[in-house]
This record gives sequence, C-alpha cells and structure tokens, in this order.
Amino acid sequence: MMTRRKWAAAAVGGVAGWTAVTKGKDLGLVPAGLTGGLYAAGEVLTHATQKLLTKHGNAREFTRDQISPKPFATTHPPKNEDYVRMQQAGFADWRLKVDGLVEKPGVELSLADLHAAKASSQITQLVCEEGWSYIAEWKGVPLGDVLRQLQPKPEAKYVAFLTIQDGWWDSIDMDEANHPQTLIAYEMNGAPIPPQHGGPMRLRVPRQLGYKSLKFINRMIVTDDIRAVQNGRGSGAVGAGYSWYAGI
Ligand SMILES: Nc1nc2c(c(=O)[nH]1)N[C@H]1C(S)=C(S)[C@@H](COP(=O)(O)O)O[C@H]1N2
Ligand SMILES: [Mo]
Repeated sequence: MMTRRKWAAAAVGGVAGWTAVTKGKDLGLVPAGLTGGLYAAGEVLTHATQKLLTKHGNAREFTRDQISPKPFATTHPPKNEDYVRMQQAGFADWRLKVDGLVEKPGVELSLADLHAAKASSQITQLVCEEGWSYIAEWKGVPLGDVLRQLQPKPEAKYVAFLTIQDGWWDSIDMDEANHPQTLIAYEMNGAPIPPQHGGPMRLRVPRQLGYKSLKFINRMIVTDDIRAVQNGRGSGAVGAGYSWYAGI
C-alpha cells in the first residue's frame, strides 16, 4: 500500500513535480531567495515536496525528562551597547518594531505585551545544520496570534525578522508564520531566555533547521516582496550557502 508520504513524494518527483517548478509560484511552492539555475530547480523540488508533506505536520515534541542538560549556544551574550543597556534594565525597553504590510506599521511590541498575550509552550529539538542539536522547552506567543492582532494585508506573503546583533536576519512564509508551533519565544526551560540563547525575544521555528530560529529579534517586516528586504534573498544565511527553506 502506498503511504501518503510515498504518494506525495512520487507525485512531486514526477509530472506534478515539474508543474510545481513551472507553476509553483502561485501555490507558494517556490522558495524565496532563488537566483535560478540548475541548483534552483533542485531547491524548488525539495521545498515543494516538503511543503506538500508537512503542510499540516508538526515538529516532534518531547517530554521534560528529555530536555538537554547542557544546550550549546552559537553566540556569546551580545556586547552591543544598546543591548547591554537594555539588559541592565531587565529588557523593559526592548521592542520588536513591526513594519510593512500590517494595519498599523510602526507598532512596537514590548516584553510586557508578549507576557500579556496567551502563552504557548513546546519541548522541541533545535537542530543545527552543522550536525548537533538540543532539546529545550520554549514558552512564548504563537507568531500567528501576534499576526492576527497586527492584521496583515491580504497580499502579505512573508514575515522577515532582523536582529540587534551580528546582522543575522531571516524570513518565513505565511504558512510557517501561522503554524501553531512557530513562536516568538521569551522563556527557555522555565526562565527568561539567556542572552547567549537569544533573549529577551527569539524566534522559534521548530519545523526548520536551527538557523531559522533567529536570536535577539528586534524588527519584524511583513512583506509581499522579499527582494525588497536586506539582501533580497530571504535570509542572511542564503549568501553563506544555506537554503532559505530549511525544513526538517
Ligand atoms: N542573531 C542570531 N541568531 C541565530 C544565530 C546567530 O548567530 N545570530 N545562529 C543560528 C544558528 S546557526 C543556530 S543553529 C541557532 C542556535 O541556537 P542556540 O544558540 O540556542 O544553540 O541559532 C540561530 N540564530
Ligand atoms: Mo546552526
């Protein structure tokens, strides 16, 4: 018997796969940040396959006893002057500024705003493309809930995030943004997210590789054209050879 997974893979690999490459744009199957060429076709297929397979899928959740005792952090606590100043004040002045295709561009979300919203928790694995991973509990507000408050315009297709530190930025499409496991997180393992893990606010995108879970987020841009944001390729990581869509 053909499982749903096999069926979808076969369909995408065959004629339907080509349709996805040529007409995928309308279906949201073409990843952002593509520059074209043979490699791009492969990336479209990977992305389209994963999108069809995971449309309703969830990242695996774990139990508390599976939480990693010593999670590895990719960064040191930021030394950025603004960061340190806000850290000393308990991040009361930290803002996530929202721009782009929302009802009121320029809105600024504070930690208190996030704390006031209905929280969601998850115990998920953060998987780095370099081969290591850790399991942690995250608490935050589903990005989809935040977006519903912000009322994106119907033409909005992507949500991009910028960070206070190190120029890292990234974006996800509306499906991923509205997935219930995609969080703007403010707690890790029952405490405020430590600076080295991206506090006070970090994006958690458990259905994709770790680099999509941006740390130290301070700006959010809702857009219908990712080419107009930063390097135009959907992610700071794309220039470094990573793909924009990093489904796991
Ligand atoms: N701002 C920022 N976000 C970032 C990174 C970074 O260097 N800077 N590293 C990314 C990568 S490659 C991974 S695997 C995860 C690591 O999260 P951790 O530091 O909690 O382990 O954060 C991602 N988010
Ligand atoms: Mo990573």
